[in-house]
Amino acid sequence: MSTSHTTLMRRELHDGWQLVAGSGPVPESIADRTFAATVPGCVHVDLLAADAIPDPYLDNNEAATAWIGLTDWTYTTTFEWKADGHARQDLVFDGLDTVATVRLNGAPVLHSQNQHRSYRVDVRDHLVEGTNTLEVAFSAPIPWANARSLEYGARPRPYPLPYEAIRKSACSFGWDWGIATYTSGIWRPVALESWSVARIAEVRLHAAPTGTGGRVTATVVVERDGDGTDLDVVLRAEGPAAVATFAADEATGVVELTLPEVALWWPAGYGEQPLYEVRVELAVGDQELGRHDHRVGFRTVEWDTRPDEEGTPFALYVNGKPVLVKGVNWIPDDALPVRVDRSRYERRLRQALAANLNLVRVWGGGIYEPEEFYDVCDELGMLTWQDFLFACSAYPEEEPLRSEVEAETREQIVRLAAHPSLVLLCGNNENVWGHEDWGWKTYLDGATWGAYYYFELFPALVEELAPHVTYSHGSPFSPGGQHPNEEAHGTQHLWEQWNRQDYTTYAEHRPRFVAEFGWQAPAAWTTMRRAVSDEPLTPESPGMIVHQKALEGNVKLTNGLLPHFRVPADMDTWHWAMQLNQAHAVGFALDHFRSLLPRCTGAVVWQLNDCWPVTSWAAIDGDGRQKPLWYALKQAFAPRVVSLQPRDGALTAVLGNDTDEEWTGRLEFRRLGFDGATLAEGSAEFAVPARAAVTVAVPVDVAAVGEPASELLAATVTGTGQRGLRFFAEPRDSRLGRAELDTEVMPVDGGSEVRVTARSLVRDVTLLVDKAHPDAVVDEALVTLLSGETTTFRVTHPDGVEPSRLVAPDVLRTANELVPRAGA
Ligand code: BMA
Repeated sequence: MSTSHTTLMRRELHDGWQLVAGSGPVPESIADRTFAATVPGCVHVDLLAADAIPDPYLDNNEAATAWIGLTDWTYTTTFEWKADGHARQDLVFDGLDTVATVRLNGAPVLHSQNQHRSYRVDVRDHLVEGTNTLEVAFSAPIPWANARSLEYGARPRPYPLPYEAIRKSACSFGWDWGIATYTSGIWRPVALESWSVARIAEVRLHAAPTGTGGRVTATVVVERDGDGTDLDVVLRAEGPAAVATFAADEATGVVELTLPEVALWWPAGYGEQPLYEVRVELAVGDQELGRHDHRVGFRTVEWDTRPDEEGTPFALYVNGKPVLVKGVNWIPDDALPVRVDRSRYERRLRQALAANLNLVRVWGGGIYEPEEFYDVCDELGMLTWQDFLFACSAYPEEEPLRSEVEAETREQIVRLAAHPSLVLLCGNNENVWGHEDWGWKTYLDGATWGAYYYFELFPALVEELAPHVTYSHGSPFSPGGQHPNEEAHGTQHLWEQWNRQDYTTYAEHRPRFVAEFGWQAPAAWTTMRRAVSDEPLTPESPGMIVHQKALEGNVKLTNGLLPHFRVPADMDTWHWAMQLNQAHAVGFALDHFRSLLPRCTGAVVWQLNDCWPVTSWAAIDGDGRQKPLWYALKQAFAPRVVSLQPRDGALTAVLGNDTDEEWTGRLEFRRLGFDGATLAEGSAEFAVPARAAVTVAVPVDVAAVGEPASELLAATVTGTGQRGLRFFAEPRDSRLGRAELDTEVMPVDGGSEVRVTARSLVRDVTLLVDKAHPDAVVDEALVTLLSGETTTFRVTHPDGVEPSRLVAPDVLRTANELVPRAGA
């Protein structure tokens, strides 16, 4: 072989792409046009860039753009090529969305039908010297999925389109918070890779602490071209190197390296996140053939699921230390996921971090996120729990789906297990539960539903490829043959509250670990207004209904509000009331779950983010704005919390200490009237060990309420201002009067400080600052002030905001104003 170089060469083919519509209900204005195409990208992004379609996220444009999913699309480009001495010439697609035929110079070289995997095909026989033409012809996903679902047979699912029959992001067909886009496109990089002799096909990395040192193990799989030859695999980590020689007939081998000293990687709130550069090099003699770079972190992860006297825990330990999981569910951050770049991932995950969260669960109806996402999680100490991509439906186990599932899962396990942030792989979202409880058995009548994947294939693949990673059969799941959503065992989803019951009934549950629960509210006002141009705007005006996807969503919003507040009199107040109720519902639940430590070791809120502007369970809306819920998460997940909880017919204070230091002090109890008068008081010393919670009894006379409608109980940590409050009646049944507030707005660097002083009891003072400026952000919200108390909000905003706007009646809101009867 006469080569001047031996290293694998990768050349991205991202230029010169053009897009045309094929058969389908294509509008005339688009049918004959050729569009410049972005790769990686998708059809919607190109049509938007050309102004050929309206923004699907606005008003009723979802319906106006639905034809895109019924249409075939073809991408074409040309590139120059000349022989570079390498034998193999691989066309590599990191991701195709979804069903496509790829032709090179007219010859079909690949048929794809899975968005969740990559494809590699040797095209040396099809390349020509000079100009080459590459074409990717996508079949419309909706008719394709419909046809496959007829072949596989119908399966139960909560949404109309058969997303279970195609390996494409389930929520791209619409969800109860999601717009249906059913887009197509070359959604991940595409490249030509040329190489000779051998290449690194797979690297399975595991970094494990060993005393003060660390061991990196790389299981390397090589692909060879032609006759075998001896290969050297070199593993380097921060200097030291280890070498393994693969004999001519070997394709897989292990190379291991020990570092004498490493620092441990910790979750956010538990320590630092040191990362170490690791490189695997493949060489023949002194000629390098290829390399693979990655960053590892040294930590151990265990989930304690050994039965105890109360059932079966689901308790996370990192480096031997118990971790209180303060989690959120993550959905694709944009319904057109190609638009999410590293800086957006970083922004969103930093928002999660700032809300005191330490885990995101990448939910099974979305996508496997790209490396950038998991890289940022590694850097921030944001733990990740990854569902395999199966959600809320029975899935066929027949071919070709069966082989696609295996191919995709193999690839994703290897990729994700290399990240220190990954702590759990999970078989699916709610499928084991659905099979048990949602009438599937009758519907299926013996048809397959995915059990083979969740109970055989996935555990076997995890064992083979990443035995150090814990696998759970589903979410929710109860080990030991219990009902999958049994609360004494394993993980639980709590949805009855949102669907049918008042949120105060969260307190009737004593879960071991809550993997999902949540409450809806509209997006921030500015976000909602950008997306919905209805005049007049009402909760049920046409655009609002398009942007409310949940079954009976608005009915549930209202039913959930009425036990606590009155029907709001206008749209502005409706918006605030629903946002506040969402924050109250989730905050109430989180205080309760946290008070159950160590029985309950984690709560994962549904959901952190949105993929477009919509009324949903999210804490951060589709334009990235923080709803009041975000502030409730931050408060409930604070390192140290005080809440007042009922226990055995009495009231106790529960102090939660999620820090490494013991927390000691004195707790002052005070029952007071809404007028500020102290009715009873007492105090008690407390000591909360590190990473624990303790209960402190409230003195009986302090807890003994006289007038529930006009009294409250406060438990304050002396000298810190940190406190828990408990009211004895719902706001609507209480004598909470008008909010009497004095405000002062002071300009500061980068924004304003807003000082608010209460002259009466005022609950949940919140500044909806996006109404004053779309880019304004406030540091705190939901602040309850006793008469005479002052709080200062820090608002960052660009110059030019009129100070009075920050305290205008539509911006400065309180719970008090939701109590009186309309017109009163
Ligand atoms: C759970 C989730 C999602 C859904 C959410 C809200 O079932 O797994 O499927 O969006 O509830 O209904």
